[in-house]
This record gives sequence, C-alpha cells and structure tokens, in this order.
Amino acid sequence: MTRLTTAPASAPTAAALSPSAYQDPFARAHLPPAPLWPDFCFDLPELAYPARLNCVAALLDAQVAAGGGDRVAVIGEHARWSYRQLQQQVDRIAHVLREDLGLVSGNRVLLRGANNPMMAACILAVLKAGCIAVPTMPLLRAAELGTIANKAQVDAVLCAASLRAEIDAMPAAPARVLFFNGDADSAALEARMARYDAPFDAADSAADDVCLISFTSGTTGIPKGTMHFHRDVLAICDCFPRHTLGTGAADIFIGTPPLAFTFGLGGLLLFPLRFGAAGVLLEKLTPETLLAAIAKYRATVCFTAPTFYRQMAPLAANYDLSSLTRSVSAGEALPLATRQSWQEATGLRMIDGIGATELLHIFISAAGDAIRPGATGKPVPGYQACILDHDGKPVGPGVIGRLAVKGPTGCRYLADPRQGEYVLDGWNLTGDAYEMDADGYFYYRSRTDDMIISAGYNIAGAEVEDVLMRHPAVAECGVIGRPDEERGQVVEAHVVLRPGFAPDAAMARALQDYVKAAIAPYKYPRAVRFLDKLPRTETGKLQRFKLRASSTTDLKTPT
Ligand code: 3UK
Repeated sequence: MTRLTTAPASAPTAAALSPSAYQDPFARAHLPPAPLWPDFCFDLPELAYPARLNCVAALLDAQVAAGGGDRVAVIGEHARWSYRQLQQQVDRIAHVLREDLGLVSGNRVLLRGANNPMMAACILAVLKAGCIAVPTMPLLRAAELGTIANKAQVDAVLCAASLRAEIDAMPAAPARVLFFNGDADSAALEARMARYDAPFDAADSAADDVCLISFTSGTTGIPKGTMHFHRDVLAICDCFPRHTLGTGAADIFIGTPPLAFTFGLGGLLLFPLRFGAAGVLLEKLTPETLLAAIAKYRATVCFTAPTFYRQMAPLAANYDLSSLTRSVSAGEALPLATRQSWQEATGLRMIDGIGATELLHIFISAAGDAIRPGATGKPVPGYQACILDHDGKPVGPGVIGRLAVKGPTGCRYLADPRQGEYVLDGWNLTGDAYEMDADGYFYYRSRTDDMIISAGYNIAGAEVEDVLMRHPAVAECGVIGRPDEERGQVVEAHVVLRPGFAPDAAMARALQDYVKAAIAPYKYPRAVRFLDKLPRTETGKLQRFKLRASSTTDLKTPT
C-alpha cells in the first residue's frame, strides 16, 4: 500500500507521480495537495499496470489485436459496431481532435450526448487522443455547462446535435465545437471524420495521467469535478465486474445510466470492452422499453437504479427475459421490497452495489450466494472498508458510523477545498451512514446528513421507506426529517400512491399504523404527504432536499 500523505505539505503533488506525458499540464497542476490524497492500494496482481498506459489502447486496440475485431462491441438503435468498427470510428474522431481542432495532449473536451454508439466513440476517442474527457449529463442547461466548462477550462466540445441549443446558449462557449448525429453542416463531426482512414496510434500517457473529469450531480453549491487516471479506468474493470459480477466475452450489457454518469460509463461501455463483451446503448429508456430491449437484444446483464427495478417488476412477466442472468442495482439504497418483487418476477437475485463518482464505480457489493438481503455486501476485491465514528476512530459491528473506503481508485477533486471533507486519514468518506455486522457485511442506513434525529432517537429514513414500500397502496416514497420545535425533527413520509388509492386522512392513518406494526413505533411518520411523483435527479436519486424544502400544505394527522 502506498501512503501518499507522507510527502511534506509544500511538496508538489507530482512528487508521488510518474512524469506526465501530457503537453498541457492543467490536470496535474490542479490535483489536490498530496496530504489530502486518499491512500491507494493495488493489492491484487491484476491491478499492477505499466507506468505508461493509455486505457483505450488496453480496452479497444488490445481486443482487436487479440483477434476479437469481429466481435460486437456496441449496439445502438441504429448501429451495431464490431470492435474493429468501433476502433475505426474512435481513430477517426481522434484524428479530428488532434489535427482538425489542433488539440494537444492534456486538453479537456466537454462531451454531451445521450447513450448511443457515437457518444461512446467520442468519449473513447478523447482518451485515446491523450485528451481529458469531461462528460456532461444530457439534461444540464447552459448555465450549468458554463460552470463546468469554466472549472475544467474546457478547450473543445463534442455535442450531439439534438442537444445543441444549450451549448449555443452557454456563457463563454469554447471556440472549437463539433456536433454529431445531426445534419451534415460545417460543424458536423462526421464530415471531418470521413477524411481520415489511417489508424490513430494511442497517445502516450502515464498510467497516472488524468483522462476523465467527472462532475458530481451535487445538490448544492458548485459541482465537484472528480479526476481519474488512465489506470483508474482499468482498475474499476478489474475489480467489480471481474470479481463480483463475473464477466465474460459472451455478455451483453444493457441499462439506463447515462454514459456521463460513471455508473453508466463503467457498466455499459468500459466493462463490456474490458472483457470482449458487448454494450447496448439506448436513449430515453422507460421501464417498458428497457424490458423490451432486454428481450430484443438478449441482454445478459442489466444496470439500473432501484426505482427502475421497482417499476419493471410488475411488468416483467410480459417479456422474455430468459437471457438475463445478472441484474445490478446502484445509485441509491435498494429497498428490500424492491429486491423481493424483482426476484419474484424474474428469479434473479439482485446484485446491489454502492459506488460513487469519487471512486469511479462500485466498491461494496455481493453476488450469488454471498448476497445477504438488507446488506449492500462486502468490500469488492481490491477495496477495503470500515466504519468510523465522529472522531475518525473505527467502530466494531453493530454501530452506525461513517462509511470509509480505500482501494485502487479514490477521491481527487479538481481544485476544490471540499477534498478535505471527503478524505480523512487516507480514507474516502462517502457521506453515508453505514453499519457492519460480525461477518463483515455492510448495511446502508442513510446519508450522513440525512439521519433523522427525533426526540433523541436516531432514525434512518431508508428503514421507514422499506416498510412503507411493502404497503400495497404505495408506489414510491421518500422519508425525511422535518424541523419540529418540540422534537427537533419529526419523521415525514412523502408518498406516491398506486392508481386507485385515495390520498386522504384515512390512508395517511393506515400507513402510519402499518409502520408502527412493523418496526419500533417511534419511527412511524408523524406527517404524511401525498405527491404525484417524487423529485429525482437524472441518475435516479431522490432529491431529499427538495422534499425538505417543499411547502407545508401537509396532510397531517394528529399525533
Ligand atoms: C449513494 C448508494 C446505498 C450513496 C454510482 C455506482 O451513485 C453513484 O455515484 P454518485 O456520486 O453517488 C454516490 C452516493 O450514492 N449510493 C450509490 N449506490 C448505493 N446508497 N446503496 C447503494 N447501492 O449515498 C453514495 O455515497 O452519484 C453508483 C457506480 C458509479 C457511481 N458513480
């Protein structure tokens, strides 16, 4: 294990790194100071990467060189590219970046597009050209894109034509902008690609040169840019999918998370490529169309968020899902009721996994017989985890505390003072309250700052949600602590009812009684609000701050 914190505070971060191969030193110059780095561990033999490494050469060129050029790499609604075809597209785009746009290694390229093969090729091309990808979520607006472009000092933009408006409206948009999947005008990427036939030799890059700046979907403040190295991209492939999921060349990955979210980038593109498998990249999926696509493409592995599984479960019987052998849930806590309904509907035991943008992908999970319902799982091989108390001391089984993780990947915020909040004594603190059992299984309780404290009791909203979700009238729910003069906070449930159930006082009372009968009565929601739909991010996460901020027109029943 390498402790990078041993460098004196004044030493440049680069002291712990190998020499950069980049011409543009921006990324190296904006890494956090060495004392604020997490520890990195490379205990597994498969995590020993060479000092010079371009991850796309390892993911794509290596597959073609090994004779896998004719295998299917990516599948979209209108395209099915083999590894060789994907390599050709990537090489053409890399030529355009370096020769047409005049970019040099280490420059940043903002990427914007829904999930489709061209978007995938653009991301890979940026990395192969030795530039740094800054993927952005399709729903972001001009102002947010401007903030990101400014923070990452973006040099060029590759954008899907359908998402052009917000780029045009962006404050101080970079001069170099090309559009893909649109009309053949002067700014069309494809027209320029057509001029290049020659292979593109992957740019020389250090294994610890930054290749990706992924912005967190932060709920408050300026989004944080997390910086990841070429070796990090391979490390996530060599941990969760290799050890927990068990991935082979015959696998066909499918799912909803955007490629701009590292959950999707790993699960739908990097993981399949690492194993010579295929990734299905589809835009605007709904529970129905995802089920239909699993059947159509004979997908074997599905990646999506818990709420999607909850919505798919009752519809699953209408589709041929016989190809599917693994389903992965991440992004937020998996309610037991969702695990059960999905298993009843499909026979599949859900692989829950917690990941984070700061750590790039999943670091605690369990599959097959190792699954313990209610627990997220154990540290994925390559990672270590423990629970820390307020003072940063490890606590034993049965005590709720702060989840702390380390492994081959970890938090490096781009020029951000919040680095010091995420890293403590070499551990990455994800901001989650977790508990461990005597067998080393990790149980999610809440976000650290979402723990509800009511009349002196600690109440985890997720536990109350778990119970409510079992009630036949409840489609979805979110439980928060709401300020209360007498109790500090009271438990408040925001509930979306299934069709045919009335949002009235009798229903609120029925739900309260249901909770009281299932878990300790002090946890029951003293306030119940009915909504048509819950506020969620583009990544499927419940926006609790919106529930907290929402109006006070409650349907409150007497306590
Ligand atoms: C929460 C979970 C309980 C948790 C992500 C897989 O979600 C991802 O990254 P984000 O940066 O959010 C991280 C936070 O989300 N969370 C994620 N998964 C779970 N909570 N159970 C889970 N299974 O609060 C965590 O700190 O958006 C997930 C892969 C890559 C990712 N970036």
